[in-house]
Amino acid sequence: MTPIKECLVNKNTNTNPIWLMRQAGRYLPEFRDIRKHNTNFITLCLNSDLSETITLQPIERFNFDAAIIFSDILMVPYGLGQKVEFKKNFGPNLGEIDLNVLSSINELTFSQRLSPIYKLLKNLTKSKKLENKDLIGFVGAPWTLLVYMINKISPKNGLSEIFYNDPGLIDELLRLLDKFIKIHIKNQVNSGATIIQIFDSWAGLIKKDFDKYLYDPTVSLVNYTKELGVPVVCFPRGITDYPKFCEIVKPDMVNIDYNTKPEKLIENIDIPIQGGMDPKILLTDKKKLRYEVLRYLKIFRDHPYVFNLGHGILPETQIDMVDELVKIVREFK
Ligand code: 1CP
Repeated sequence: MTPIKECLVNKNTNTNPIWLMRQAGRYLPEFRDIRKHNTNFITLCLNSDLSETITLQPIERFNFDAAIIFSDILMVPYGLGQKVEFKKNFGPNLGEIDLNVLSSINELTFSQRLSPIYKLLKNLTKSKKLENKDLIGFVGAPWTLLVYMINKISPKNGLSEIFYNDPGLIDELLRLLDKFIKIHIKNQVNSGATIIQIFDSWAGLIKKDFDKYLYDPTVSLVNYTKELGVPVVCFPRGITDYPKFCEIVKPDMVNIDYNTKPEKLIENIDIPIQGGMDPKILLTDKKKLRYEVLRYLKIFRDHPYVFNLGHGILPETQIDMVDELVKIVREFK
């Protein structure tokens, strides 16, 4: 059994596997090198060979316990026919929604558009470099994808004023997202993903109708993934009540964010926990890093715990701090 499955399935507390959200990305010089010559991000995500190289880069450097495929949550809106672009120093920029286009997409067309992602997974299952490691597939949660699809740009400065103006559009998009995210999960599992992580990076923006936007859509995906026989990890970033989330949604593991106090949680959550440490700690010094990493490891000493961060690793992170992080986690007894 892989170290993460030991933790997740067997609830083994003697092992602290490690991988990092956004481990395949901009803090790696070898990624920046490839990116320099591949200015179109979507095209890069649809290049199975380069995506394989990028997925394996952090494994080769740090020997993490899992590879997460190099892709993006916005590949689902792309597969549905919405224009998706990534602008330098700006982030994602999505096109207008044409419900006629989106509603006319069928499973076959969608799966064909995203087929390089499934090829990437199939190729990775043959890689010797992933022996005894997990291969993580992922999706954005319906709420977070709804946010990008309607807001068109990152909501880091808040949702646009007109976000809730068209309830019919919201309902139709949520219906389409449930259907096509499930197809994307199924295709990833059939192509070799051994764990599915659901990123709800903007769950913290939900202020009302939690059933409609957070619980119901996530329960639907979690139950579906469990039926496929693959463990599912949820990352509802920014929510205030993780115990309630776990009780309602029942994922196999929950990834906590860095605003969540870990010592309180273990009393109220009985499923395996992943993550938590503020990625900004990696921008400080080795002493502070050791203190924080050990703090998390000690708190979770008797709780199944996968080391990870409370959000993605920051692009300005230095490699030697990641080396140090891995060393501290591996040496912890
Ligand atoms: O070079 C570049 O400019 C591209 C940067 C980049 C990278 C490396 C983007 C654009 N996406 C990715 C890869 C990516 N995205 C992965 C690869 C696997 C890994 O984790 O190593 C994953 C899992 C994602 C998932 C993702 N994309 C999320 C959920 C996780 C999170 O960080 O919250 C989100 C919100 C996105 C949207 C997105 N894509 C890219 C950016 C810069 C963003 C965030 C934009 C924003 O701030 O709203």
